[in-house]
Amino acid sequence: MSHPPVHLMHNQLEMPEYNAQAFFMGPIMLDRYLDKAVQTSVCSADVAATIKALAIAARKIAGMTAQTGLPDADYGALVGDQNQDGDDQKALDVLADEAVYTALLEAPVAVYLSEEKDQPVQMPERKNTEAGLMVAADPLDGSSNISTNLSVGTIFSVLPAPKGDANSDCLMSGRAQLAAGYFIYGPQTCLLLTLGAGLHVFILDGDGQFQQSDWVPEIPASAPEFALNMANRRFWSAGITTYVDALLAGKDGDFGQHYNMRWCGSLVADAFRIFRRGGIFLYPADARQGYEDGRLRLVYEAHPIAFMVEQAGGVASDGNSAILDKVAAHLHARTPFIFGSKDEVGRYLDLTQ
Ligand code: FDP
Repeated sequence: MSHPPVHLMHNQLEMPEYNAQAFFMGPIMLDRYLDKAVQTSVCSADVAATIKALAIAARKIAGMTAQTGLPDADYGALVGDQNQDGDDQKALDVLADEAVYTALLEAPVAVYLSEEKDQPVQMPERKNTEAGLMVAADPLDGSSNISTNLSVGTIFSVLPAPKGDANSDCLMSGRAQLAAGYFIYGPQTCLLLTLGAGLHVFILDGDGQFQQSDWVPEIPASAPEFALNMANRRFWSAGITTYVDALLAGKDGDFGQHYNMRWCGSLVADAFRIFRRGGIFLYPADARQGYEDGRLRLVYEAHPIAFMVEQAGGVASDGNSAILDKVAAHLHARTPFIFGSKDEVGRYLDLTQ
C-alpha cells in the first residue's frame, strides 16, 4: 500500500496575513488552527489555551530527548551525573513531567493527573482561579526506548475539572474527553490532535512552530499487519492464542491472507503506524502477575489514544467494551488494549469473545 509522504503544507515564509476567510487556504500553524477552532465553536478558548501550553512543554521535551547526547547503559534513567548539590540529575521522564506541569501553570487547568505522580496534582491558583479543566498525561511514554534512540512521546487528555474533590471525582469516562492527542519525538516531532472533530497532524518545523500537515489520518477498515509482543505467548488465554495462530497461518488460516508483524514497544510509535496504514495493535491481559488487566494505563494511554482512533475511523476495545466507555477503578488502573482497523479488531473480537 502506498501513502503520501508526511510533509508540511507550505513554507512558513509564504504564510499570508491572518484573516478568517483565508484561514483554511493558507499554511496553518497550531496556534491559528486552535484560534479558528474556538471561533467556529469546535473547542472552547480554555481547551485551546491548554493545548498551546502543552505544545510549549513538548518543544522543551523534544529538545531534551534530542540533545542529551549518545546513550549509555542508563541513559534512559539518568541525565548526566550529579548536580551542584550532589543530587543525581533526574530521569528524563521526571523532567518531562516537570515541563508539562510548568507549562500548565499558565493554562486554565485546575487538576493535573500525571503518570509520574501517585495522586492528582491540584494546580496552584495563578491564571487558574476559574480553571475549568483537568489534564491527564503520560509525559514520556515509551521511556524504556530512549536508550535505543527509538521514538517516544507525550500523551495527553483534556477533560472537565472534577466537580468536587479531585481525588474522588477525577475518574471519568473516556467520552468526557474534550481533546486528546500525543506529541511524538521521532525523526519528526509531530502532534496528533483531536478536538472531537477528526484527527489532525502538526509537524514541528526548524523555527519551533507546529505547522499543520496535509495528512488527515483515516484508519483503513482492514490492513494485514499486527503489533503485539509475541514473547508473551505462553501467558495468553486460549482465545488470544487461537486468534494469533490464525494470523500466523496466513493464506491457510481463517483470515486467508498473510499478515506482517511490527512491534516497536513504544505505544506512540506503534499507534502512529496504525494511523498511517492501519492494522491492529494488541496488548491483552495475560497470566503474568500484574498483567491481569494488560500493561497500558486507561487514563494516561488508552483513553486518549482510543479517542484519537475513533476520530480516525478505527475501533478501540478492551476485548469486551469500547475503551471510551470505561471508567478507571483507580487513577493508575491498567486495561487490555486492542485498537486499529475496524475489521481487524472485529476479527479479534469474533475469536476471543
Ligand atoms: P514503556 O514501558 O517503555 O513506557 O507505556 C508502556 C510501554 O512502554 C508502551 O509504550 C509500550 O507499548 C509497552 O510499554 C511495551 O511493553 P512490553 O515491553 O511489555 O512489550
